[in-house]
Amino acid sequence: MEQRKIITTSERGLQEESLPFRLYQKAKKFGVWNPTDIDFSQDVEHWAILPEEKKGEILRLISQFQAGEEAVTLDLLPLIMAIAKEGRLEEEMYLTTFLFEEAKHTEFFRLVLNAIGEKGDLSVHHTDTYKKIFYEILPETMNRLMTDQSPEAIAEASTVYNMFVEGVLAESGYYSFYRSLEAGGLMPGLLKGVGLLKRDESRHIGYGTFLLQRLICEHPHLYDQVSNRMNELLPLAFMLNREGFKGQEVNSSGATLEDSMQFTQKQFNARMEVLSRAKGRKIEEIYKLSESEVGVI
Ligand code: MN3
Ligand code: FE
Repeated sequence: MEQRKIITTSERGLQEESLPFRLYQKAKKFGVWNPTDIDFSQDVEHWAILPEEKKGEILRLISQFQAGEEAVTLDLLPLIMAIAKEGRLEEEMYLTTFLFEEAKHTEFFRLVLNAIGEKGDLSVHHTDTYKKIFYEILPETMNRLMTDQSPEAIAEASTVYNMFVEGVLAESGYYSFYRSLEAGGLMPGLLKGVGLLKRDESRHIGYGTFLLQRLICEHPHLYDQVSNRMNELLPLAFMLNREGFKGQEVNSSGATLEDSMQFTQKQFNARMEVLSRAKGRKIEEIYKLSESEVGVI
């Protein structure tokens, strides 16, 4: 029988200086905001008078985020299990906050919808590309970890979940929220929550960046796998943007499709650039990475 090795009573103790442990400390400080503390009274007033077209655009964004947060909440567990099985205690400690935060994000968007009285079936806003990503690719990739915990499978999971869904799609979505609401001071409760969850997401993406750098450092061939997968996924992000504009070049907030495409491309390039730095790095350097080097705000 395999015998457990206890880490925290050994001379090793906890690696308090490692990036995952620092992210855990940060999460205990910044990840504890409570969605039920946010005041949506002005949002309710604004919702009642917003033009229908603009409401449609915001509702599409909310419904995609609502389903996306639900999906990432449900799909994260196999990754946590794979990391725990390898005895990576500091990483698992960080991941306990990750799942808690995704649950709060799911709660947050539902509170917004309840407040503004949008209680119907919103899945009509889930386009074919959206479904392909959130109904198929994400759950399939994450569930693979239940039976396959190879470095390849873990890298694939982190590429799809942290780099693509969080690092490219969610970031593009926050940008759309700010672009349509910020200038007019609209929906302040919604924007407040988006700001808070954007900060949580920066830790999630930061962890994913660490994880992929660690995996690439341990198994250099994984860099090509990750990079190829990202390049395969990028067209889906562009298609989502296009579907969001419904064949038009400019939406009701005056935002252009071109600008959305550029933002998505910029996010993609930023993820790829950080990952490319893993090549040739020593493993100790990866554990010592600063929060800012992995984009944590
Ligand atoms: Mn989230
Ligand atoms: Fe997240």
